[in-house]
Amino acid sequence: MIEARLSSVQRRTVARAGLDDIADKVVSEQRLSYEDGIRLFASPDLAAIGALANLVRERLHGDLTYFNRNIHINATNVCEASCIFCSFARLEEGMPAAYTMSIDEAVGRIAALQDAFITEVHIVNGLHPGLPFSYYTDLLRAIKAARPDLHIKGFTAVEMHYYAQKYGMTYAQVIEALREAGLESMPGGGAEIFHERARRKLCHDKVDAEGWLEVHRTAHRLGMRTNCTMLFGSIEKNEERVDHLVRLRELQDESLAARATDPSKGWFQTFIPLKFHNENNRLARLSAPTGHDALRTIAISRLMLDNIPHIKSYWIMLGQDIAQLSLSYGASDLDGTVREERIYHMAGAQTPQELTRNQLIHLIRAAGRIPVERDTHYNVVAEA
Ligand code: V47
Repeated sequence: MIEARLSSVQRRTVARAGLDDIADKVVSEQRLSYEDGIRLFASPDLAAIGALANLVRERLHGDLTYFNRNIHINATNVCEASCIFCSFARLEEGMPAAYTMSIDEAVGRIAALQDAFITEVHIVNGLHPGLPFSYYTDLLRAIKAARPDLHIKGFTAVEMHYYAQKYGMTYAQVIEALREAGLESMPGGGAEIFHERARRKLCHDKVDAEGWLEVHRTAHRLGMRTNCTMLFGSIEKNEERVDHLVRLRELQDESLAARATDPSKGWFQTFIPLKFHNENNRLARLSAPTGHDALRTIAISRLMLDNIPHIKSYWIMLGQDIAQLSLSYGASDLDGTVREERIYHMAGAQTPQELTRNQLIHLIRAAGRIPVERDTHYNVVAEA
């Protein structure tokens, strides 16, 4: 969109950081290797890495910066899995702070927003051992009946895998049944870190990397667009972050190749690096990831994921300041207004529960970018 060039000052910064050869690849649109990713994570030179990521961001999107108006529904936090980074889940019904919404209650939260303009509901739930599959299809149908205009993005690959096992269905059957009830796209949660060593420590009893990728592969094959994530800043090593990014890139290559022959296929729309929050969970002993780490992870993600259109800075967990700065380090999306977020707030996030449309627009404009309100599929709702 914008000619990809580094200024002479940026060239010198990159050279001083010893990243000249990587810069050459970025400028000439060559794919970065796993080893390049390792070198980028080994470099403390955020200015150099940021300049390269910004070049890619502007080549793809110019100054355009996307957001939407959405609400999160976490219908239950009862969850059989024992992920050690999670502050949201409760193992069983009846434990302190455990909850499961009735369908009426969940729909009531959306119906209460009749006047507030939103375009998307984001649904993520715990792995509840006692609910029938019909709870989820009824929930989707009831939301669609109350607000047919809303796009429903919901159910992580972890949930889909759990339902497949629990209710004796294939991934495709789970996805089709949820879609039939109103599901339109999938969020990127549950990917955490794919590498076996880190995954065993973080979340040994939920879907493994292959399963997570297979659910998204199936969704793409069935024509559904999905997102992808990486939980960074807990116990993973830099090599494991790069491995994670490369595995996502490989699946996206497959999905885009299928799409080249059949445009009805799905793909990853956006990658969301999720910054670890260390309160009220079993990793509270760890230091919180720094702003420097957040910005370089966003920037390196932009550089490595050359086939995923957007890098989303989820302001809820990054904080507004880092999310805004990230718009110069590779990010092209700020997620949305996000009402009623629970997963991060139970883990200590200090951000508000909601930003208004005007507040998001202010953050974007003050960073010298152009705000664009989008729907879930990145159609323009309004140029702000
Ligand atoms: O998978 C849980 C993460 C994810 C913590 O697709 C934590 O548009 C940090 O996937 N510290 C769920 N992270 C949220 C998610 C998401 C969010 C926004 C947009 C989209 C999208 C997806 O939250 C989980 C896990 O990786 N998480 N606990 C924690 N203490």
